[in-house]
Amino acid sequence: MSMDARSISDGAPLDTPQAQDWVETQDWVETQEWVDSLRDVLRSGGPERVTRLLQQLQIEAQKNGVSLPVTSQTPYVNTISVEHQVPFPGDRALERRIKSIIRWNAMAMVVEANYKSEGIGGHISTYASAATLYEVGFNHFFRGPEHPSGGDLVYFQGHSSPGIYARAYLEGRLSPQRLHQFRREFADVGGLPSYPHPWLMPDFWQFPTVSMGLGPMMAIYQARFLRYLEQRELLAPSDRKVWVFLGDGETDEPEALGAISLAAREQLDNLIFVVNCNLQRLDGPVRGNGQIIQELEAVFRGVGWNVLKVLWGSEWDELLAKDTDGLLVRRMGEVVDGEYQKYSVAGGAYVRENFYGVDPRLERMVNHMSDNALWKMRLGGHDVEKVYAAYHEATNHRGSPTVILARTIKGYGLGESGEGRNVTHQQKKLNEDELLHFRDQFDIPLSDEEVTGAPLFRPGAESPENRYLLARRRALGGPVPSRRTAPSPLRAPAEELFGEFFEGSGERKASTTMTFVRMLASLLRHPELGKRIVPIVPDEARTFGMETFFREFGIYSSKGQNYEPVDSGNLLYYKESTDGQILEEGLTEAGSFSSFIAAGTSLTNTGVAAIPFFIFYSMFGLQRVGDLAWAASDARTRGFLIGATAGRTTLNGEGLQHQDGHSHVLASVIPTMLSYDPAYAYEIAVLVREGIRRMHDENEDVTFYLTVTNESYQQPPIPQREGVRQGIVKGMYLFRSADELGAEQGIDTAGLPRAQLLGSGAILNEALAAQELLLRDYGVAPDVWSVTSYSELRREAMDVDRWNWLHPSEAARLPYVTQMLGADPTLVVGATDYLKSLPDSIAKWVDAPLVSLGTDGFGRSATRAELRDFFEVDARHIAFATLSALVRDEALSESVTQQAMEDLKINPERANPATL
Ligand SMILES: Cc1ncc(C[n+]2csc(CCOP(=O)(O)OP(=O)(O)O)c2C)c(N)n1
Ligand SMILES: [Mg+2]
Repeated sequence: MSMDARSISDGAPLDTPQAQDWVETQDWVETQEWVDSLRDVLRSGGPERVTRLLQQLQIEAQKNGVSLPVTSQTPYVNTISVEHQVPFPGDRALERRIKSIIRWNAMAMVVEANYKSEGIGGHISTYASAATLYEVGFNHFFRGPEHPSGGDLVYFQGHSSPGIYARAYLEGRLSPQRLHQFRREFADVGGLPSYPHPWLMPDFWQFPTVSMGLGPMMAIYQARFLRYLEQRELLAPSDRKVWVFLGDGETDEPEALGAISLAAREQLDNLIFVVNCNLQRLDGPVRGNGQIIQELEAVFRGVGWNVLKVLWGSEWDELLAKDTDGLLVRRMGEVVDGEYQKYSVAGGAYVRENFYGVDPRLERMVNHMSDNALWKMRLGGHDVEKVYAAYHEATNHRGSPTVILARTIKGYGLGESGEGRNVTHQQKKLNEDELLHFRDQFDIPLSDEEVTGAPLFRPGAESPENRYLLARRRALGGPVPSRRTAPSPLRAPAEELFGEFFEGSGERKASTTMTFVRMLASLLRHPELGKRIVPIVPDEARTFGMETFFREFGIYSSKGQNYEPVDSGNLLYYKESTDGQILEEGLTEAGSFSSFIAAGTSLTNTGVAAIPFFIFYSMFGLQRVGDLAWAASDARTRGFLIGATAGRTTLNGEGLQHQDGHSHVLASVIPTMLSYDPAYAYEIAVLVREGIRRMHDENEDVTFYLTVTNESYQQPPIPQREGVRQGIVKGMYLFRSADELGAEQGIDTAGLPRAQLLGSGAILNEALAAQELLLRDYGVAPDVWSVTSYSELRREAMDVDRWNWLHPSEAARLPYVTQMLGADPTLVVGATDYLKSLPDSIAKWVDAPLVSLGTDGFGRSATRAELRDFFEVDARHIAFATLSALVRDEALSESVTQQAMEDLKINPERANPATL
């Protein structure tokens, strides 16, 4: 019985083979009719008409309940068609030779390092896949520092560093001795660090990128910061670019893609991402069962980036031209990455059978080609012409950032054991056969004997290769990467700028946050420094009382303010403008931190010195973006981090996730970060001036982390005593001695048991209250010290210790903390709003029992008084801990603590808050 439309619609079974054939034929005919009509419309009405028509059809389908898949994907072919491809202007043969030599040297330095020292590590396969992507950049695009544009800023994929060193070697910028000492930084000649670290190679690397994901995010904010400087007329507008090279596996990091919508929104056409899509990460395929390139295309296009896919090399152009009915393109789009990876290792016959073999029409397309020719068809990322065309398009594109998704093979050219294999990322050595293969594939002019030692190879000074590559770099403005830093032209302001803060607030109460914000305003109004201050906030300006800044200094917006702000009638309205000074980043601590890095490295990267102040909720600071903070120090960032609403018991109400009692511990692990927990306005004034002095007058690459709180209290004047300013900076100074308090209160302190109370931040006030309690009610005479920084005290003491053991025959030096507490302290009680490990950290240098009171454990929503009681850091607990230690030391009788326990309502059986 023959099938017809009626019998189908009448409900005849659809699962017979005949029925399915019929459906497919009908589908095909119908599809052809639609395609023909579309072509007609294109001919008669042009592309705009086709677009309108398709949009109309989409609306119609939606109206009728057909939900169309949302897709930002285009077919799996190069975005730039052959017809639109600009011709490659370079000398292909010469550039290939240069690139091959760099490939060889990059490989040779890693192989040598691993033969010399088993397990020293290094990466061959990443650069092997990215060599063309870099070389087209070096020969034609990356502008050096002498270029009139100011030079491009290039973020290199961290573990492609061997290739970047190898190029610098060919350019004569790195000696062979240094390449011989890759990953041997302590070598006499100065070895080479594993990855891009400005801290370790300050005249070479600009951006620390090897912690995956951070580079792309930092680069986006760097590109935006260039715009900020330009719009604020601190930097001449230029068409310099920020290039970012990253791996396809790296895009899984939330930071890598987390800020891409900002880049599109800000229309950062000075930003170019190049994703090296070798389809592999460390362990295996990035998306074995999918297509990472299509996925990334959708993500980037979805937010408005210009996406250029560079998938297929020139060898494919001819085949694609023959693919009039789109069979090949369709097949390209359906093969998953795991399978594509297999094609790169399995050989031409496998490709013929598995890729083309699924359809006889496809098979026929490649009948004329040998298996080898099939296998050798290059991918887009290995073809200079395709890569050049994409870079050309990217650098000329206006209105949005560009991402180039370039398909490559991981370990390209590394032979059978490396290329495209899952283990390639870990490959560190090549055997003799593989070295010979490498030499042959890339025509390296070395004999069989020479090859075995994997020597470095540099063509002579007068060789065409050398002349060409140097000429290209000269034409582009000099070497890349290169990091240059001039001394800062900025100077710390005179102390008078902060004069009021040294005098105290009298009866008026103020929080240190308020105080700091007033200081920042003074800095912003300063005639020389004002314009260079970059206040950065992640949607929390009002919390810190900074809304007064909105109108006076403006919020930076590249678009100005194209709306009437809802509070325009208000004196403090939300004012956005193109020359606004505040970077109000919205809710992104990582993004804000990236802005902090851009501003804090501005002197070296743009020549414009800037002083960033990043003010954030202290709990959502270092713990949230710790790795970025580490990278910031590596990048030699200078600036101020202000952890506001800080202190586990000082920030009341907000509870467990908000109350920070450990950021100072986190800050203490970063070598160039100085962290302070100031109690009073004048301490902050001293620290802000000192920070600017060190960063600019002294050109030190340091950051200052200051916590400020929202507890209001009277701000005292600076004590009129020697060494207070120095003590604030070094970490402690005597705030009020027992004798001073005794004199004030008419109590004779002679002969009373002594103690030293250390207080920090808001808890200093509790220590002062405890001092009064102890003197008045218990006949104990403690001194009270303000400890502004345990970590600075500890660092200095460790340094002194080290000197002492290295100089056994010289008189031992005394650490500052030991000097301060005197030769014979009786008892030290340290109270902090942070972990007990802070006071503990100086115990070694204190020759007396040390009791640490702190806020280990989770915070709670409660009042300040309740919190300080719970964590045992209030005046009562400080006093009781002091008495208790004195009783144990037999300086007081036991009856004193029995009485105190009652008076002060101390419950000795209460559970430890650290575990609650
Ligand atoms: C945050 C972080 N996690 C892990 C690593 C270790 N690591 C280095 S490279 C790599 C795989 C990278 O794959 P991909 O981004 O695709 O780069 P490819 O080498 O393939 O170009 C990993 C896991 C790292 N450097 N940073
Ligand atoms: Mg990869």
